[in-house]
Amino acid sequence: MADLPGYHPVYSGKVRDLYAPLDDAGVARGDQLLLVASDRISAYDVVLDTSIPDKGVVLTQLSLWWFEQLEDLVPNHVISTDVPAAVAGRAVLVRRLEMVPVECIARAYLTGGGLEEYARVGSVCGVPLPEGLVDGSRLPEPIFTPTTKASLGEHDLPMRVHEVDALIGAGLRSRVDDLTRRILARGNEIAARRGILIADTKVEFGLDPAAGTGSGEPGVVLADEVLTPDSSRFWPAERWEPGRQQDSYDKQFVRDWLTSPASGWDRRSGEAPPTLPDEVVERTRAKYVEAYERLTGRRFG
Ligand code: Q0N
Repeated sequence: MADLPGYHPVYSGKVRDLYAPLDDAGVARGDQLLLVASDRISAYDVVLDTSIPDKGVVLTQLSLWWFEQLEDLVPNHVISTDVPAAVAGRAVLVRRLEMVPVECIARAYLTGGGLEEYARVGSVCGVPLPEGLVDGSRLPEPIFTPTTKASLGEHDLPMRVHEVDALIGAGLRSRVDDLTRRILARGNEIAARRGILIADTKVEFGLDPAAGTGSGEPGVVLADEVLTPDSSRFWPAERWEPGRQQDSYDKQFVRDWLTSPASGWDRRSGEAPPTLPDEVVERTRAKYVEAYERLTGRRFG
């Protein structure tokens, strides 16, 4: 995690880092955080040793654009994009919130862990689904499939609604359940017009006593990043074909190369994946930029 004068490192994640701004006395402020997106990329659950130029900037700018699109649905944690030059474009100053200890996931299409659970028991996280769904099927409406925030290195586990209720209370659960599904529904309304399907998404919420609802209860605030290819499965709409595993909008070149004989890598070996060839890096960078430009209608750079 890089040194940033005026900031104290708080946390380094797989792809993003958190710092606390220092006050005039050089003491870490308790009310703000600097959220910094790196160019790191993960595939098959591991962070690669190769980074994708501009990825951190592209995803930060995309997330900021989505926050605006969602402003009438939910307030967000962003205070300012006025950040140190060293992290310009890929960092945001945010309100420090009391985080809701649940990974809020909504699914609009069935795949991955949700598909496995459906195949076993016909429902996902206790939500019954129609018969006959296959990999990539669109669901009648987005469903809420929360998971635990597992500690570092461990896998998140699906939660039942009653477990979420026991953890955060039924009132707050109902609010984040509703918001998570509405965020994904809005995301898909917008993205579908631009040729992108958002299969599922993970969002994080925090509570801000200052963002009250008028009734005295703390307001729910959207935190972290939102509707980026790192937090969501983006699929190219023109290649969507239920009944098979869908192509990934952003990571398909990385996955194809890593699993090809050319990489010499065996996913089950436990070995670190090899360095990506320049061509794979460049094509992947182009996909992030393309997603940003298609969704926002803005040019990147
Ligand atoms: C926070 N995480 C988990 C970095 C982010 N606004 C906030 N206030 C208090 N805490 C957090 C936020 C935010 N955002 C969120 N940890 C602390 C999300 N991580 C994942 C890895 O990258």
